[in-house]
Amino acid sequence: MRFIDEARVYVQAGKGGDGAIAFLREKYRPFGGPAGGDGGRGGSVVFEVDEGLSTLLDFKYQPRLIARDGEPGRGKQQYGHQGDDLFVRVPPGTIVFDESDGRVLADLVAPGAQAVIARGGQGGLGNMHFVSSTRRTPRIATPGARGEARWVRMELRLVADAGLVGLPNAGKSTMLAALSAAHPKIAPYPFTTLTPNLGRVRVSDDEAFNLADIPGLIEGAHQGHGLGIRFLRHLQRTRVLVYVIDVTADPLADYAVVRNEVEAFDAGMVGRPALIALNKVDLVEAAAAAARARELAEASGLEVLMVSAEERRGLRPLIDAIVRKLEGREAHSANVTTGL
Ligand SMILES: Nc1nc2c(ncn2[C@@H]2O[C@H](COP(=O)(O)OP(=O)(O)OP(=O)(O)O)[C@@H](O)[C@H]2O)c(=O)[nH]1
Ligand SMILES: [Mg+2]
Repeated sequence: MRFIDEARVYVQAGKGGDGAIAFLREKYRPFGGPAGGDGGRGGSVVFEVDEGLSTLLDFKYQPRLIARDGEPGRGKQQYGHQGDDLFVRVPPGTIVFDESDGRVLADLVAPGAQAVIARGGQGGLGNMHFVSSTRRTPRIATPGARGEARWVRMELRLVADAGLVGLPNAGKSTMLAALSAAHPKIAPYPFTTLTPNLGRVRVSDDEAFNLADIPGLIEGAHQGHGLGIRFLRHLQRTRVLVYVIDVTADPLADYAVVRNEVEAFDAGMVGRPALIALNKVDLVEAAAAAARARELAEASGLEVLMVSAEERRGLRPLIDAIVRKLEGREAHSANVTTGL
């Protein structure tokens, strides 16, 4: 399935039904009393989280979402039927913005959560409401109100606890595959990952967290280079960032590039708990790897874990360190864990 994480749709709620003008007709009373009922409320457009969805793809093909109008009131004091609400299923992590002013209309995360995105118009009042001692045969009723209508923009943000960021080819997807049951595409060239992947990392029998892997970032990503930084939004909700750095390249420079891009995208994100997974340590001498890890810990002020995603080494300490950050239990910063 194609992964689509942005969509623009037009939503229109139903108009309320008009109030009716009617009179009870009785044999010797041609105008036997006003009896026009109220119109029914128009249907609303309601977004609802469906856990089974993971993309906004459907909205590419169905960009107009229109709920039904309410029915007009009828004689004999009968109300018109309400227009049915239109329920629209969205994936968990969907944020809905009003396109005209950028206001957040809804932030839908929990399965089953609902939000009214366009409210149906009220039904009009029938003439039975307008009778008074001086006005026995009112010929007035009010029309139904229009339903709300607007263009909305939707953004999907993965609901992950922790996220992997790094340059292309650093081994992020290999790490997600090693830590979870996910099977992201892995290849020995940059820009292998084109859309985010999500996996569930088991910590113990009753503990787990969600981990996201996004396409690699390059210098200038925030100016639109590479795959751009739009995928970083998937890490905006994550509580812990894991910088994946290739030990065989230039760890200090690579970390600086990635951190700068994250900061350019959202300065708040670099203040969050983070750690560094110094990857591919199987490819260099142990002493050289340790020296680079120490340099990196000093320069970044972050905890650095030496790992080999490919050979699945150092993963347990990495999981434990992520869990400590998730739980707000800070390890000493700027230290190095080999755990190999
Ligand atoms: N030797 C070694 N190779 C690794 C390790 N981790 C990843 N690789 C290799 O590095 C290459 C890139 O790995 P990916 O997991 O696709 O890298 P990525 O960071 O997801 O790359 P993008 O999706 O392009 O951003 C693959 O050939 C992996 O097999 C490791 O710990 N040791
Ligand atoms: Mg990848």
